[in-house]
Amino acid sequence: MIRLGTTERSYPWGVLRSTHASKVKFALAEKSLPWEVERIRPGDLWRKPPELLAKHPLGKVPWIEDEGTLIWDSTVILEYLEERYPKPRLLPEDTRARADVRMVTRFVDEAILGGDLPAIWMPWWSKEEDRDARAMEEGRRRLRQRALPWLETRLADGRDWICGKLSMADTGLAAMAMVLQVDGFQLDEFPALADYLERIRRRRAYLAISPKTSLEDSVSA
Ligand SMILES: N[C@@H](CCC(=O)N[C@@H](CS)C(=O)NCC(=O)O)C(=O)O
Repeated sequence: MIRLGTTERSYPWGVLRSTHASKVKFALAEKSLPWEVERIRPGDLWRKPPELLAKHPLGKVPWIEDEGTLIWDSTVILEYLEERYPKPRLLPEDTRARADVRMVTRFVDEAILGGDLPAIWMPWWSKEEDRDARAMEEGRRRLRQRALPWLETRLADGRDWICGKLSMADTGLAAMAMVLQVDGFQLDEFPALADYLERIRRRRAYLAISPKTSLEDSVSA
């Protein structure tokens, strides 16, 4: 069974999970692949103990172990899963369509998961009185300014998924759907995106990363 190294913790306001690992979990669930979780304490992502560095040389999550093979980095993991477990496909066959999925996946990583989202998401792992409300608001402003208009434009033609068919590119946006759910983020200016995020939240795979799913219930497909 695939072992997934991730960080997740239960709080009164929901179960919080690593965004990059949620991207992988969503893909595992879409592919109906069973997994088990190795939980890394949130503080260890900053302390970087040797046992974490042994799994990921940058001391990050996610990583997976599949029959003795260790793979780290969420997008590399998705590419690996696609090659090893191709059905159902999360990468189209057509070369241009594949490039589109890879570009959007890259955009989501750079502009959202590793860009504007952490300023909103990290504070949720602390008590309310310890959160920097101004920094969170600035993260929301930047997200509204750059990534969300771009996504809204792509979705405005009525497509169900960000690259047409459900693909790898939707998995990072499933992680964003999780964060914005906890944050209670207002999407009034982005109606197509709001519908799209609800579509993601209605998928069975979303149960694996939903803030409403307990740690015990989110372990496998
Ligand atoms: N490019 C990496 C980024 C992974 C990443 O930044 N993960 C966060 C948790 S969501 C982390 O481990 N942060 C600790 C750090 O940046 O040192 C990937 O896609 O897996």
